[in-house]
Amino acid sequence: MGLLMKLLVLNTSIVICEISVILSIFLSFGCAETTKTRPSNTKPIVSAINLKNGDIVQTGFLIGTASGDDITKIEISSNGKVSLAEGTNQWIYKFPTTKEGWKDDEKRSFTIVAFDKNGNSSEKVVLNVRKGVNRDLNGDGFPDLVMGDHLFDNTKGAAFIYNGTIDGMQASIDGKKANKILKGKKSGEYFGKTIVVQDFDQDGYADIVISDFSINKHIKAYFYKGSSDGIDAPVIKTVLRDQDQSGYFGITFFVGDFSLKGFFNLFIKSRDDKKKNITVDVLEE
Ligand SMILES: [Ca+2]
Ligand SMILES: [Ca+2]
Repeated sequence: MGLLMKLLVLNTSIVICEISVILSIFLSFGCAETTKTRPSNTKPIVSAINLKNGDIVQTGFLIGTASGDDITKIEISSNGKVSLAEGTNQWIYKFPTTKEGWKDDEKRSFTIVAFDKNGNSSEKVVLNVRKGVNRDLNGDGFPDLVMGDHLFDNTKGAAFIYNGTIDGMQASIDGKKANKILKGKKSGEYFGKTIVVQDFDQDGYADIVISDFSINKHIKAYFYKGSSDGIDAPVIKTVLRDQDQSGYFGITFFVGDFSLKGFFNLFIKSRDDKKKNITVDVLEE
């Protein structure tokens, strides 16, 4: 083969090669185009776990789940305000407190919608619920139970805490199965004679106030603050009463928002047997 012929063959090979490269690039683009997935238009699904329509709310939190193609946010609308829940596939929303305007026994509607990365939104879930007493000490969405036994252990007294669950309270309740037991220290202390559970400091977690009911001039009310870990060590409020030690301080507690300012007042009743009268102390505001 002459030099001219060889060059011609070489040029032809280069041209064929170039065409092949171009075709290959074109085909590869074509292939990539055909394998690219389109955004899904499947709607995400959202649901509430701890409450259903018509329930009385005894917790500071609404909890739920969402499923779909990368959930990006959970929106909760109520009373003209839109808020974001914390979390996506598993989410939690803090209810407005009394101080924030949701009064005791007031009905409110909460509309829940989940959004995914493609902009799809779920069907709305609407909850029409009524505000009850917050009894959820650990903020898991389920109300907990606190029961006192002031005669426990030779009148030292105790309070038994049972955590609520998604299946409700356990059918058989006894001291051995309590999740936590708070105990009095001395005989005659009658710890747990009166107990009030309420979210006193309005942080969403229920708190406990327990009287020791001692017939003693140093009289105590124990304030246990609720949190995600349960209850903290108590803050002890010592109140000096009758010097003759006849005042039955803490014989009864009562809680209510009597100032109508969104704060709870704790009224503690005493009875003075010698003076035959009853006094009421306001301990918390
Ligand atoms: Ca709980
Ligand atoms: Ca609290």
